[in-house]
Amino acid sequence: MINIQQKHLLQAPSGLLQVPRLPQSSSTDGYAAQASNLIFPIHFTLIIPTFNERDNIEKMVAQLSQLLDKVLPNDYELLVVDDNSPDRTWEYALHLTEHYPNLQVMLRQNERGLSTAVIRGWQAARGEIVGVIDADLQHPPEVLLKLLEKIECGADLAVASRHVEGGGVSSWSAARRVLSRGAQLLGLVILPRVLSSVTDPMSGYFLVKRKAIAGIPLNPVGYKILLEVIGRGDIQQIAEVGYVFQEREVGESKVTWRQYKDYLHHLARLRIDSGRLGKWGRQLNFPVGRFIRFAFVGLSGLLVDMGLLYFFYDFLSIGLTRSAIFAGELAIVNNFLWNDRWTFKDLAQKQSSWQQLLKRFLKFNIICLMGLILKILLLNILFNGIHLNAYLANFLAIAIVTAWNFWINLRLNWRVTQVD
Ligand SMILES: Nc1nc2c(ncn2[C@@H]2O[C@H](COP(=O)(O)OP(=O)(O)OP(=O)(O)O)[C@@H](O)[C@H]2O)c(=O)[nH]1
Ligand SMILES: [Mg+2]
Repeated sequence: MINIQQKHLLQAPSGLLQVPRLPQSSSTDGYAAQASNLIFPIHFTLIIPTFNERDNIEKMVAQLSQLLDKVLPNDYELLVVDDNSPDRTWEYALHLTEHYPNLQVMLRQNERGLSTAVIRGWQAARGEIVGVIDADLQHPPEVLLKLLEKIECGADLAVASRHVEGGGVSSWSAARRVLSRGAQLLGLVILPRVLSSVTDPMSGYFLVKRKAIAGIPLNPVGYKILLEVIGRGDIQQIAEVGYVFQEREVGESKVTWRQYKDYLHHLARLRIDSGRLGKWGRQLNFPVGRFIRFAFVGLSGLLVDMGLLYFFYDFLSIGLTRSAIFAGELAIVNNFLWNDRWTFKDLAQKQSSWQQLLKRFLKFNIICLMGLILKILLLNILFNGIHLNAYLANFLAIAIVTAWNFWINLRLNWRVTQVD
């Protein structure tokens, strides 16, 4: 028994969030070859992301299997991707594999979050078409057949929508409706191309052709995986099918304010990556988003420096030089903390001991000091040598030193030297 279940327990992929291509007979694509299970591709893989859905999963799997057994016998797989739920949904789903041979389970222990769960599932999937559906029966399974039909008729992406004919929400509160529409409107302003291409960009129920997303590095934040697929995928044709979003019968919602924050973060990231700056950055292999964060932190440091200078010099009257030293050092502390917690957060998390943190802080101080010397040098060259206006010369010197500081910090300070 255990062996049958073990066969259905898939390893969670790690590393880059990138769906492999299906190998073509003549292909020498190393990335595709890595995914050995892709030697035997199937027609369709549906991801069911779960977190504490033990009470829903059996009904969900039963309904989906019944539908798909008729139209795609043995040519589909259902893949439950569970983030180590406290209610042990994964274990329960694994028991179900004895009755549902097309069911697979992936247990993730080192990562959390809906969007990455879906992508990790697609990375292990064998389907030429891949998709996602909620586990809590809010997405009616029968709509799946219409979505599949749309893909078979040529769509690259088929989205189940609450806002086309036949769609709706069963009994959402007025507040939730307003929030959902408000988020959509805001998205339209920040990312019009993506948000206007479908009526329900927030939908978590859709299918996509593997070839439209394969080989593309994905980088979502939060819940809205569809934004990522439209924003980064090679999607030419989109179809929509109406559906009514059902009320949850059992289990708890995981939606909190954090999802709204993540949504904004995701929009901003897609905006930067898809804009001219992002394209330029990719060509030059320059991390534009990180640099923008670094520049914002620099700006906050300037405000801290000026404010504290006023406090020490005007308020405490401790002399200009001493005031400038204290204010400057505290601004460096401010910048370091923001950069460590925000700009380079992903890299800092990989080197999380106190000693490593202290080392980074000391190096950051040295780099800032070198930056200051470089700034004075540049200012002199631009002002005395090229005779630029003093303020323009100062601005240019700051811009160049910021870029230099960023590059040195990225390459020498937050660089991961030890991989855990
Ligand atoms: N693997 C994984 N699944 C998740 C995570 N968060 C949510 N899910 C699953 O994603 C699906 C959608 O989550 P819900 O909390 O139902 O979100 P929702 O449907 O927008 O909100 P409600 O209407 O309140 O249910 C469900 O199947 C959840 O179990 C997560 O962090 N990891
Ligand atoms: Mg739900």
